[in-house]
Amino acid sequence: MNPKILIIGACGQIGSELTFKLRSIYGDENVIASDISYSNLDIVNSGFFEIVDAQDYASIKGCVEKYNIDTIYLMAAILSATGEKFPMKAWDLNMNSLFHVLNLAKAKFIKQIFWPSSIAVFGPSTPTESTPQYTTMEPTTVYGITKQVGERWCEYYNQKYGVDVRSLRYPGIISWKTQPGGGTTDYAVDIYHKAVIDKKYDCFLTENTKLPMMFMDDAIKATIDIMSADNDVVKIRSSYNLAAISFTPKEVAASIKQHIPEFEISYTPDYRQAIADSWPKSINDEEAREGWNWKYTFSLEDITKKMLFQLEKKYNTTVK
Ligand code: AKB
Repeated sequence: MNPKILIIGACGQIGSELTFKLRSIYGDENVIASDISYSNLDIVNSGFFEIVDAQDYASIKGCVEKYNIDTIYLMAAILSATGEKFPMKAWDLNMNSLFHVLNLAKAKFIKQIFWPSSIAVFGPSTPTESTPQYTTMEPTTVYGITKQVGERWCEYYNQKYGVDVRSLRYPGIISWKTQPGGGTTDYAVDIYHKAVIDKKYDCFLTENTKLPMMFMDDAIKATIDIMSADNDVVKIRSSYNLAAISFTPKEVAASIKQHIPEFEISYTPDYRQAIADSWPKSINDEEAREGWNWKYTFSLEDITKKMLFQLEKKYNTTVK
């Protein structure tokens, strides 16, 4: 039987693509999109859509009851860069929303939860290359703290109350449909937009800042794979390390230059540099690979080709 899914935060970068993909698999009538406002008209007009406030238990529960929801993907969050500007807002949204869905599952209103964690759970004392699943975690951003604490609560609800919650530590996600907002890895999306529009980009990180990244299609596949894996295969109930590629701003600029030779990059690092410097450069995801056969597909070159092709269409311009 198909799950009956509610996506909270469906207007955002990952939520929007997840909505379309889940509808193509389970049918439009089984996937309800929701967000705090009508901020993404492609999503709002694409099928069932509800205004849901992720910080309001009654608002989520009302929607769960209205549609007989059994599965929630909680994609609403304040990311790393915005979190540093509004620490208490990030804490409140990221934690309250998680408790609401965990408590809905504990009370048996829903059966399954997906909740994204992030590489932001790691900090400056974490080994930076091939960061293992189990290691020192001392995040220095509010966002990272909410994700680390959230992971502990997910595991706690699983062990104490049998809640089926599944989670991935997403790296920076690169996509062309909906732009990300408020993250430190956002430069790796902005750079493609600016390359197509202006042929130049001023990067807020230094040229050699290496970070783990992934193409959206891989992130969506990983999310759906872990959610459809057999219960006993999902051994980790905090959150799985998840990896694809790692690159620096200089490397992504070089990859863009292969297609747009006149493209120019400059560097004006800001407060986001300290956030990036506190995160791993590459991730070891062997638990995900061995546990439920995870493997990424898209290389940096594949991503650059796809991004430039799609954004050229979107902005109605020619790259060469
Ligand atoms: C961010 O940059 O804050 C996010 C993340 C890595 O979780 N993209």
